Amino acid sequence: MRQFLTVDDIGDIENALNEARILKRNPHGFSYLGKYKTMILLFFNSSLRTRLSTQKAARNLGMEVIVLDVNKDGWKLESEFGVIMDGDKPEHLREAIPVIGSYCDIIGVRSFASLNDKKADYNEDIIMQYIEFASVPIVSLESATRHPLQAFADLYTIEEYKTKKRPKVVLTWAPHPRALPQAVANSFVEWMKKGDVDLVVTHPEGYELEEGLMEGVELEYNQQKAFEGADFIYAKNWSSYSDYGKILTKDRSWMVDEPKMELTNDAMFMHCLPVRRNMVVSDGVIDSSRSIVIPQATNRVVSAQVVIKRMLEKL
Ligand code: SN0
Repeated sequence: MRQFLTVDDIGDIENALNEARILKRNPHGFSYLGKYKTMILLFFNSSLRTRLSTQKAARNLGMEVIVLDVNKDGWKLESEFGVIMDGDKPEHLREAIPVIGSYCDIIGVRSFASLNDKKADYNEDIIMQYIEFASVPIVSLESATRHPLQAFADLYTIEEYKTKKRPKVVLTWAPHPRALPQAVANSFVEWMKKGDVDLVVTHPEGYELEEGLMEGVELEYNQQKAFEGADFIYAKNWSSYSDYGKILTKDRSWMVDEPKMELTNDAMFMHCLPVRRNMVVSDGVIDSSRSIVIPQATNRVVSAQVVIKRMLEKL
């Protein structure tokens, strides 16, 4: 595996889930693979789970890990081509990427959506430069439009907790004070489509996700109707895709609360975290015994480990 950006990069989903099960039972069984190998994690944006779980996963495989907070510790990087670099960015990605690649065997990179240039974001201009200019495999730690390590962990968690072969999974938009990317929602949809689940997406009008992604997915604008009979409720905020990057509403009635959870089939509650309590989800729901946000976060290690293992095997 030379890149991990979308669900297509993982190949057969059942194989991937099985490999995750093996690694969860035996996290150190392949520690020989990463001996004398180095992974560099580059963060252009904040991170808690991705930073820690990816380090843990790489170390379980015997690797050395170097983490760089690019905005704090490196030179500010220019990503536009053909510009006169007379501003505040002293170094170009064109040099920085191959240099970083020369110090390691795998690069992980987090670079969120700009939310002002839809075309550049949806072309994945930034992460594509890493894929082009680094001579080593690239793992997305959340790119402009995808968060694949999260969605892989989400699918794995649903597999762990489901009590029927094909559960009803609902992705619900929830209000938020800031404009957030569509990356988590996009990846969740594309991974659920490959999984053995019935997916329903619910959100206010104007929050439709990219058309291609939603092909074959049930969309229900009535949140309460969507919740009926659900086995898993996955809450997430995202900003508008059509009115790109905009907040169209902060309607608090979309928060996931106890009365809404009553409509479900005793559903489990999921969120990728970090989550704004009493904005996205009520304390009562996230603190209930049906909330699986912590085991979901725990599974970030195993999803990262499958990806890094496969890259190490192909080095
Ligand atoms: C990110 C997002 O893509 O939605 C990362 C999620 C894993 N979330 C945030 O940036 C939340 C920040 C906030 O202000 O709540």
